[in-house]
Amino acid sequence: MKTINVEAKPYEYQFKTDETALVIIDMQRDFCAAGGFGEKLGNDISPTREIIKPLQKVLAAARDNEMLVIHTREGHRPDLSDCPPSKLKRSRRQGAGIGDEGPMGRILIRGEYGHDIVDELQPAEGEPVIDKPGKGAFYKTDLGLILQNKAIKNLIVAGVTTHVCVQTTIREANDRGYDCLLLEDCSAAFDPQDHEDSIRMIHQQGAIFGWTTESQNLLAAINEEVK
Ligand code: TIU
Repeated sequence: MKTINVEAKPYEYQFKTDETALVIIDMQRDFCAAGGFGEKLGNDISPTREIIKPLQKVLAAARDNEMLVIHTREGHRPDLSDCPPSKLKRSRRQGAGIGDEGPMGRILIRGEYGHDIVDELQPAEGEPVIDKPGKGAFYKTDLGLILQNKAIKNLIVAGVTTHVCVQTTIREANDRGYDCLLLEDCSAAFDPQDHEDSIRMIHQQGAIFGWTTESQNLLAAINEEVK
């Protein structure tokens, strides 16, 4: 176990490696590959692809330091019985209906190629994968139970999209008593303004929802401790 101090906004973030989980939100092909949900909604997916490389480095460091790594995926059952009709209706209105056929299979449906995590960030054996029907990773999932059983107190959060599933999860976690650190360059929104706004919303008012930092600060702090 190591205690790590990371330069962050609005002030230093401290965590113990055995009490901290790296939570990677929805790095699915549907959000990060051509033809997926994100692109069908009319978005430029390059921001969600750019974070893959820095996220790979953080993932490697977390694994090297025996931290809990958790992956999430947004999606639904093939019969859509767990998809709120309101969500389905709005996705269809946007021209990217959940369950519609796309180049990577049915959009946001569990078991389809597009629903799975990109090759570069595939979960390692034993790393929990949380399938979630909502934007927040706690809603109707066993994430809270897993974190409780492993005595986790801190969450380092990354993934897509910053203003939707990442921020919703950080807000849920904050209300449940977790100290969250958002990795700015390992999260992305399709519109950079949404990304920047989310970062400010999280760390404002003395870390109202949590802390934010660049991954190089986290990696430097881990390496400093290892020396
Ligand atoms: N994972 C996630 O953020 N789901 C979304 O629907 N994001 C959008 O930006 N639409």
